[in-house]
Amino acid sequence: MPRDTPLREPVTAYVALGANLGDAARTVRDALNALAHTPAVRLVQASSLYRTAPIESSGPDYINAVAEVSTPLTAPALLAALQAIEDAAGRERPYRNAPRTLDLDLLLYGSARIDSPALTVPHPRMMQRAFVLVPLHEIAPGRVTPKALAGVSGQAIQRF
Ligand code: A4P
Ligand code: MG
Repeated sequence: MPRDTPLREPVTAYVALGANLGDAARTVRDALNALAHTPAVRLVQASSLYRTAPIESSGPDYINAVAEVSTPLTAPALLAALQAIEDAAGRERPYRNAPRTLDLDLLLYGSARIDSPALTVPHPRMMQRAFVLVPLHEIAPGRVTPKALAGVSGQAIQRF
């Protein structure tokens, strides 16, 4: 690497994992493993797995989790790495919110605010979803306010 190429400082990011087709728990565990083996991505910690009722979606219950990663990748590069893991799990996209083998969403990327169709961070729907807020609160309690958690307390979620 040329000596004048600046090294990027690692950023702490949070990734939501969800699956509701096939062996969803296995898929989520495999995805955590794939994240841990992604070049330039360090898996810092992962939440428990949770079983959750589908929200604005159909099919069987979901298995959800949230992972904390540390990475020097830019946010678009991290999203591309997440999409490569989805594709490797056989993800198809017949329509929005379709049941899915694996969905990886970028929730937070440091304190960045990004607003483009290809990437919106913080994830625009995360505050309405227990399947995101409960596992995120488990590993990063400072990132979820009690008020936000109370706002989703009516949604069915249990530790898997
Ligand atoms: N995109 C923009 N911002 C982001 C981001 N922060 N992270 C773009 C990831 N992707 C982002 O995503 C569609 C496009 O969003 C991508 O091309 C990307 O460039 P997708 O994963 O292909 O499609 P999707 O899954 O149908 O949309 P999305 O936005 O992931 O859906 P949601 O809103 O996250 O909802 N119920 C339960 N219980 N558990 C779940 O996990 N998941 C959904 C998906 C609905 N209901 C659920 C669950
Ligand atoms: Mg997605």
